[in-house]
Amino acid sequence: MKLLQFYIPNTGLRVGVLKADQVIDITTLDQRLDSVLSVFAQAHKTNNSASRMLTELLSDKSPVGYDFKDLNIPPDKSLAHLLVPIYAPEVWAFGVTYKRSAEARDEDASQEQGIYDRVYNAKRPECFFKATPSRCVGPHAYIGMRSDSTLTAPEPELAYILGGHEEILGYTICNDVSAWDIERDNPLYLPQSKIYSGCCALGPVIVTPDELTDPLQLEIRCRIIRKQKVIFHESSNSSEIGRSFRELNHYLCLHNPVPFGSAVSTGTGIMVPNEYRLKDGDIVEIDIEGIGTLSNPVQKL
Ligand code: DO4
Ligand code: MG
Repeated sequence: MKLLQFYIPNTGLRVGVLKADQVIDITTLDQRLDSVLSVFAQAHKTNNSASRMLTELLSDKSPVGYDFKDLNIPPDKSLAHLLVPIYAPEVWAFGVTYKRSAEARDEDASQEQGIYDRVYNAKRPECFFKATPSRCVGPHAYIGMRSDSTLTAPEPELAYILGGHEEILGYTICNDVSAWDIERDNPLYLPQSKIYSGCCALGPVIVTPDELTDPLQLEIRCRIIRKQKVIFHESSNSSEIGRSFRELNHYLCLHNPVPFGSAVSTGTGIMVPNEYRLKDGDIVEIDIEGIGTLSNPVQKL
């Protein structure tokens, strides 16, 4: 099942289920289901999965539907539009989970040569805090470029939503937008390169595990569009991730109470060459097979 959040003028946030190209409004059927986080929480409370619970809810109803393409537009208060698919209380991210990320980062690091290769091969993965809801944006909303960075790049990543007991509730796309020049200047600056306004885009939907059965076989594509022209495109595959999600969850959750519904991004396998660094007005599109396309314009802060 594909879950999303959308906004309707004068009504506010609705939870939607995407079936083919139709978005079914779940919140009108059950007012308690007023966010995707509350759908997951309600399912968890009743020892159910979100998709089973919603399939039962929809079984004898003729709910209101919207065309997905009508909602898949830039956010505008006067029009119905998609929102970030979950207000994840926290977003965490793993780094250097793909060989490519280690190689490119080591090539460019001015100091501390080899630290990325070391972490790629180490037992303990690199894990960092990425964002809170106020720093996350949904489809077509602006991702940020720090005013003190001259080398900001998208990092197209598969992310999952964490439930209780390290259970995975669903999968989405994460753009781990990063100020690489700040990270390269000194690895101790990592939080400043990673955490700021609009540093994290999520969406467009969350796909539940019963629908996305093989998350480690997904094609991931990224395009940067400048003045209506594709200036960069590349792909990777989640099969290249060098660690299992069980392993990532173990290190993330050890003595660290990650709140229910948090998002966990699994690292990038696409490293954008410096010449295609982001510029104000660019559009970044990320496709992940089985999830969809996440598109965001870039804004210099
Ligand atoms: O160590 C820096 C961050 C790595 C990262 O975000 C990635 O590999 O995706
Ligand atoms: Mg990353």
